[in-house]
Amino acid sequence: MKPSLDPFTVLMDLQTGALDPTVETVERRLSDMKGMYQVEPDGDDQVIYRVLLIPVPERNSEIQCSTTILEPGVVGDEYYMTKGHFHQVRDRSEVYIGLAGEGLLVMATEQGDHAVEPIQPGTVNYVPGGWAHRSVNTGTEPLVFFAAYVGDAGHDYGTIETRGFPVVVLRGASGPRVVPNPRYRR
Ligand code: M6P
Ligand code: ZN
Repeated sequence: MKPSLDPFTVLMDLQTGALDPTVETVERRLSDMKGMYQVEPDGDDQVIYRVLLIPVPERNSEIQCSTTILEPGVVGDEYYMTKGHFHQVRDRSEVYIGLAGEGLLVMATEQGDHAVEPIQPGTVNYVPGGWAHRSVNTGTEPLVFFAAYVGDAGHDYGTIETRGFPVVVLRGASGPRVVPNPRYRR
């Protein structure tokens, strides 16, 4: 087989998640999160996270890589979080490596099972095929992690937009609380 890509190297700042070169950045604001929090955000339409991408062709033979920088904060009592998604090709898996800050990785199957795992510097989270995933910043500093996933996985946001995750992560008096999502649709 004759390869169709040349090797390359990107420099990643292990504290901030910055990539050099920065090829492509996705910014998500509170206004991109309509209907996802228990209460609708008010006030400034801030950027709550950025995804820096190392794009490669979206095919099964390649590995998509990115860093995510998720700011600290809350909407009501709910910590800032990513939209969360299933992979369009459902059985495609993903690996996260925690770089800075602290948070939780909330995962769910279409059958309604859920799992919650920590993200902190040095954690390697394995997200098997079939599990939707959302990260939540439960700390006071940006939550930064590296993600790698199968090239043709794709993002299905619609299922989560409609159904939500089975649990939500709320700020409690003695730390984060993972509680059933009253708006979850089975
Ligand atoms: C990780 C990966 C990306 C994802 C990003 C933000 O970097 O899972 O594929 O885009 O987190 O999450 P979301 O796309 O759900 O907003
Ligand atoms: Zn994914």
